[in-house]
Amino acid sequence: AIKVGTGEDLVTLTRWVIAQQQEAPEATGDLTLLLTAIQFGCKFVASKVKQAGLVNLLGLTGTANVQGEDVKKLDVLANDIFRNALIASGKACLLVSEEDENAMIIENPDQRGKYVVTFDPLDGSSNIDCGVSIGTIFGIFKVKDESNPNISDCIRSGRELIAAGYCMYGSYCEMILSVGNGVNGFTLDPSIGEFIMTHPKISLPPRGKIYSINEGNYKYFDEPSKKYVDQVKQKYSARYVGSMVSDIHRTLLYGGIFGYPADSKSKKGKLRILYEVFPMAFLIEQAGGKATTGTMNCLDLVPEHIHDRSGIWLGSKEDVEDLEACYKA
Ligand code: AHM
Ligand code: MG
Repeated sequence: AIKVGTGEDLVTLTRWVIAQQQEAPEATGDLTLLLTAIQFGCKFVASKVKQAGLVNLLGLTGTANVQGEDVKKLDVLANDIFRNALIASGKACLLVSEEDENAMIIENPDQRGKYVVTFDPLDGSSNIDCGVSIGTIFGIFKVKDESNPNISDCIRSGRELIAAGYCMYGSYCEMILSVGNGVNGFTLDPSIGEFIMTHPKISLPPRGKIYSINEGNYKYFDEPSKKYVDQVKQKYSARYVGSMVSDIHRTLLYGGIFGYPADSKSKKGKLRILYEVFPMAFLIEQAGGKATTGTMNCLDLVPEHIHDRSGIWLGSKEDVEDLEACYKA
């Protein structure tokens, strides 16, 4: 069993992942390498996010930097970083990114591994330019046939995920990860460039005191969502960052409920199943919470295409059950 380290014996993310693999007799070390690539991407993006404000204030974005090169927008840069790191790991065979219209199949058998990675390289785009917390979200599946990775490897139920996580670029940088046996949090120590375990075995309280939803959409909500919001606001505080990673990070640590339901304006909701809904639903369930569309469990969805969307409500078990009760009524 892993204990949080003392100052002399810190548990780094890599050390923790290796320990997980040592406990699984069939493990090959491939997932360790894949997660190392994701870790690298997160560290790189964390450092760029820190510099971004300055770059903006100096008026360089969208034009050219001092070397005369084009300055890439942060979300485009993050996408390039993750794509390149994942390919170079040699452990991925299919990549689905929010930034790319098509899934990317790694054709070269020498560069190809057994994992399918879905990711949103920089989520919370409306918060980038004002310096509010943003994040990276990822989900990992295993390919069905290593010699023939194809689109059916990502058009599948969230129940088949083998790992998922996110990294929040906030007042501190934190990676939250589950490989299917609970959820752990690792905080980046910038002085040594390592993620250190700070939140072992995260478990959601059965009920919280916060609801998190864009109430500006209330007029578009269906009756059950309206009824739930009317009821929850009588007793809970409202918090809404507008960055899914931050709103869910708070929900994981403090409990409560987050919702982005399908409504009459966004008929299938706003959040994307493969790289927003599935990873977050997986983490919340692994931490003892629940994730639902209102009428079905989010992880039982199967997307129709790689950028398909769904409504989602997730958080503390009893809070989500109150919402479900509004749908059943
Ligand atoms: P993005 O992928 O364009 O950044 O949109 C996703 C974000 C989520 O992080 C957040 O939960 C949601 O959009 C907020 O949407 P809204 O501004 O409609 O409340
Ligand atoms: Mg997004």
